Amino acid sequence: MIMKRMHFHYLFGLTAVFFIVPSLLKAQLPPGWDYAPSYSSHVIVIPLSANPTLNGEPLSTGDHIGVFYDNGGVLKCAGAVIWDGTFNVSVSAWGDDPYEAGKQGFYDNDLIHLKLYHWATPEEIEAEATWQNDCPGCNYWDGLWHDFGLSALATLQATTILPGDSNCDGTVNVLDIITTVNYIMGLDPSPFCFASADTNGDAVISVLDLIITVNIIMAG
Ligand SMILES: [Ca+2]
Ligand SMILES: [Ca+2]
Repeated sequence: MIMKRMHFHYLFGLTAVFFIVPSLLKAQLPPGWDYAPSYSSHVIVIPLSANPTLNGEPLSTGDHIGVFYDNGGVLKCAGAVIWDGTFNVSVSAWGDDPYEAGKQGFYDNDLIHLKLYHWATPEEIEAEATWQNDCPGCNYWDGLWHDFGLSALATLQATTILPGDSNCDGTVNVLDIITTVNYIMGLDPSPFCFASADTNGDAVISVLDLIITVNIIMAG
């Protein structure tokens, strides 16, 4: 009887560790950031010195940093960590499971995309990373995913994209039309916020982006 009870406690303990704890962690993930650990991973250290910023301000404690892989033009989450603000953190970027059909994680040499999730607003923003090339124990600093990889970020900066704000001043008006026209004509305007100017998101600045920008201005 005693043995039976111990057995029950042991099982319950395991159940708690393996099911309750992961489900609590999962509940805290930003929407759409679900991911599954696999047999392969690349560990990315995000030291305090990387000082992740959102629009120039330090990332808030409790915000998320996620790693994303490209799956047919759609970015999918393959690992995330909560930014603490007082300790270095690290995130495992999980690789694809070769025994499952489809792509569930990174392939070798995939570009590692990073995103921030700011809970206060809330919003999800793509971030620009630079990598340390001299961190102890690191074996990669090319920004690409490698099985058994260990890398560390040097910087991580994200800027909110305001569609149409090609001159990066926080509002969308006729000045943005002029800036985008100048860019198309090769006049190299500065500042120029490419991601904001590319209103149709096709990675090319064209007259199509101008039309959408005009529509944004007219919609007020
Ligand atoms: Ca503007
Ligand atoms: Ca475009």
